[in-house]
Amino acid sequence: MNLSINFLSVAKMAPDDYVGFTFFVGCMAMMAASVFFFFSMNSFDKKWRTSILVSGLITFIAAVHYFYMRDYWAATGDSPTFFRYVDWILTVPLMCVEFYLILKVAGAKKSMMWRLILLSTIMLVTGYFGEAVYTDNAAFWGFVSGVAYFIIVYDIWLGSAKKLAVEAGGAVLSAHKTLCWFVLVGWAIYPLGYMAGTEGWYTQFLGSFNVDVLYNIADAINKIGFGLVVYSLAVNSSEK
Ligand SMILES: *C/C=C(C)/C=C/C=C(C)/C=C/C1=C(C)CCCC1(C)C
Repeated sequence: MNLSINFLSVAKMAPDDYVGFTFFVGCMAMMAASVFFFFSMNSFDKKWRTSILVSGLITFIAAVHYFYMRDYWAATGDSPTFFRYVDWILTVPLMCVEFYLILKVAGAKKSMMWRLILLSTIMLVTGYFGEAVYTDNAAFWGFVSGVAYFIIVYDIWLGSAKKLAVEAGGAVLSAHKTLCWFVLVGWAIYPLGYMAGTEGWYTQFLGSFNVDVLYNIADAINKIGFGLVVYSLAVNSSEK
């Protein structure tokens, strides 16, 4: 019975609640993006369908988490750190899968995909330790997480993934490059949010801004933007 009551009651939102606003808009944007990716999927060559499906899964998983995070924020006024990290631990490995899928044409091996998945898992688990469990050592855990992040950046910009992208050339190479920029610039917003939300040597250098606003903006850019890069790759290579 509680369930029906929860669905019928809507928490109040103050007009200056920018955090709540970005949770709300984020939820809708992720939902709309999912519908877009799912519905466009079958208009592409078979070899691109899985990539588009994964783009849709990423935004769909996020939409569901945003639905809960929005509610959690409205009800408690706290950061929904737990839901946030559950979302990331599901969606970031899927982004690694996306790198693999678009490089498959150049003979990418599953081992490359698993390496990226493992690194992203280390990045997120250690980040969660610093942000939610061992908060007294946030700077240390943030550093460990950052090392994993930099290895990912290295792998895709200069390592084995880069080599495969060059071999594939054309539309795949340029899509790979764009995705690399997302990881270098778009993903860099997250450590900034982390530093804003935890205590460490960096606290004195950062003004106060809200973690969730940063994370929400970053998620919209990275999840929807990432999917659109894959979408336009599919469009460009299906035309010929
Ligand atoms: C859709 C969600 C995405 C793309 C999330 C990405 C998250 C990160 C790149 C997080 C990185 C972190 C660091 C590099 C250091 C501090 C801890 C984290 C987990 C915030």
